[in-house]
Amino acid sequence: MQSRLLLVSNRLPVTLTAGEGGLHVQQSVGGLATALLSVHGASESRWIGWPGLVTDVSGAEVLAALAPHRAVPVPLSAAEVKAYYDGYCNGVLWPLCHYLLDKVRLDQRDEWAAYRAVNERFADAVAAQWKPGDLVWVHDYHLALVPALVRQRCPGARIGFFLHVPFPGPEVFRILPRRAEVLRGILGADVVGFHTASYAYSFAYACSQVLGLELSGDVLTDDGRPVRVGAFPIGIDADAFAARAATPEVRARAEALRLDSQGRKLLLSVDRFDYTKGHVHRLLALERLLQLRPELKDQLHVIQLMVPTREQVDAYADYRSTVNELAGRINGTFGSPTHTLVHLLHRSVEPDELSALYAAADVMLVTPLRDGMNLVAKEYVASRIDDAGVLVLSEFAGAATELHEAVQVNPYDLDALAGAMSRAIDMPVFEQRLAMVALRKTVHAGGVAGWAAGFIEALEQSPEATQGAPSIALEQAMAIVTAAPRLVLVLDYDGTLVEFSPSPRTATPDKALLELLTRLSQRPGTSVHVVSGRSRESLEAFFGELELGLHGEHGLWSRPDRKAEWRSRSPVPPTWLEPVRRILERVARRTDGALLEVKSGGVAFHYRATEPQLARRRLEELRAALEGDAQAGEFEVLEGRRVLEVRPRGVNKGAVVPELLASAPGATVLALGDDRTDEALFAALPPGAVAVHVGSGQSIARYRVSGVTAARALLKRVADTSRADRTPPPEALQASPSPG
Ligand code: GDG
Repeated sequence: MQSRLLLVSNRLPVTLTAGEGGLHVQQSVGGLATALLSVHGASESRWIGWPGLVTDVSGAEVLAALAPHRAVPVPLSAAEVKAYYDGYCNGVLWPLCHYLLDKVRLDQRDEWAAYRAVNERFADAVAAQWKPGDLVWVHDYHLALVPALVRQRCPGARIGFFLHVPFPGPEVFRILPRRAEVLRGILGADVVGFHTASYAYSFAYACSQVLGLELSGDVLTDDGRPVRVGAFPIGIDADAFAARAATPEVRARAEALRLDSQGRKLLLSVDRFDYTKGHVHRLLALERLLQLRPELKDQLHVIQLMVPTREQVDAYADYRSTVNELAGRINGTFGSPTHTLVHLLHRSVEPDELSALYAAADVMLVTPLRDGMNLVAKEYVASRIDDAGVLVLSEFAGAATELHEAVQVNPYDLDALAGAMSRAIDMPVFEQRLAMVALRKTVHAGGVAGWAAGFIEALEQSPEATQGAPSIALEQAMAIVTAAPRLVLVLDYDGTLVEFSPSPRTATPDKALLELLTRLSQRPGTSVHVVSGRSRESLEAFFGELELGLHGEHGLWSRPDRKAEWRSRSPVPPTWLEPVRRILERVARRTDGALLEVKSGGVAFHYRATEPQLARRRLEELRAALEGDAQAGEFEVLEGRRVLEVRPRGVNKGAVVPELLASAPGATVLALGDDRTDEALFAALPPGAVAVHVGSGQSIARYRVSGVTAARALLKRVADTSRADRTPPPEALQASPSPG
């Protein structure tokens, strides 16, 4: 079976409505539908989504209406649409992603439950369609949980997620009560795409702040599984817009619109009627411009095309009356019986009419308060085959990162917005041309087909999901480990037995881990040692009651078994500790999210929750300060996973190995670690020991598992092999050659 693309979005490319004479099929409006239609049209794909409110119509009828569009319905009841779509998607996530915090309704328990349930239903629908080799591409904030839910159902699937709206700065995103679930949902994907590098960065930073994940290059690692995070700026089919603008019908219509304007400048805006699009600020700025330059009142003709959207959401009804009142006020003050200055069109128009409007507009006002990308800006540019016209563009639209030659403006600054309008109105033709030629080049260079192809290529290149499956070589090694009469387990803690969490203080062992370690420690012929960078106090607090060997501060301290006293391998506290602590403390105080862990023989500067660029600057500062320290010969500086450690020179995790071996002569050793500090442990192991690196990255360990879950699974297998399993049957003993 050939691989197919399964597109998944809230809305299908067509919306069905039940009316007189049966089902009506209408093309869906909006940026996402426009963009994905070109992908869907050109490939052997299926599109899974909500078909519209058609609960009274028979399933067979709906399927028949959708079949020609290769669309698969996920039917939703009216109550579900209200709670999931109006309530959670558009009452919480939409305003949050657009930084409109006063519109966010956070206390939405039932709405969240509905959001989860609907996301489950979408995942079921995907799982029912999915065949090995198919690519799954999930779209937008409505379906943030779907990637992880699909991964549960189809573990081998390649899954992509694209967010069409901005991903807000992490300080804003953290407000969301369900932030961790939403991030975890998205992280089920192999590739997560955004319109701009800055949204991608915000997402990665939120994952590090909320979940303690690490970003290396453009890859986040979640329990050993790589998730690629990147910018894939969406484009439009610019050739199609240019071709449409060149048709005689559109030319004639554009000419008619110009005549209607009677020599006045036409200022146009085209948006879904959504409060993020900035209609109110635009009208207030226009009013200000007319106050400053009253002569313009007879020279302008303003059209705001406002496509109705989400009318059931309360915030939209209020918005409509505000916009209507404002337009009325401007027309009342500056219009005349023969000239209506501002025309509000609350409807959508046919593509030819839209193209003619673009072609006729002297000034295009695209001034959203926030916008993921904004396709209208690009469509206007592509339609200006005469190289004329001026685009006024909000700095807060994703498109602003590409359309540098537009008149860019902060739409919240009404004076600046009025000034930008004024500049656009007065812009000489040669200047318009200079800008428009450059803009057209940009828009033609980044098309929608290239956008989709780039994303799909990244998805195809993502490593196959093999999470949890150990290699054949490791399987063989584990057979030896589980059959060994005497076994020593040497285990790192953070990143090996537990996931990294934003603060080291919160990474306490869970019940399942304690049970696993207890079972291992009770396994006949087995001794278990935890070797960690943590202080002996915290190891004692976590595991003091278990029959484990504990080794803290990278082996500075050891308690070889439960009854033994702690003893140190070098004098504590070292003389350099206090001056070094002071240096680190000074820097930590100026570094948001940084945390100092002062131990008896060393000190660790944790920066898991620090903004990555700030962390980089502070590390440079620290390296320089510590290099200059007179006692530098007595300590060493080690950089681990989001931690900088200063510890006595020569003390490392490898130091514990000789004693462990001496206490269990001839034992087989299984060692697990994830960090750079574990490399010293691996290096000290005897030949024949099984060293397993947990996660990605370089290691001298011969074997590797993907992450904490896989590491625990490996240990569980050890715990599950009882003595009976390990005693070879007598025939086997006779048949096997005697060891040399
Ligand atoms: C989301 C993100 C991101 C509008 N009026 C008519 C009409 N339209 C078409 C436009 C354009 C689309 O709708 C609107 O796209 P935008 O990108 O401007 O905005 P959203 O709908 O909010 O889209 C946005 C986009 O997803 C893609 O990722 O850019 O940031 O919010 O294509 O032409 N089309 C017709 N008649 C109309 O009256 N035929």
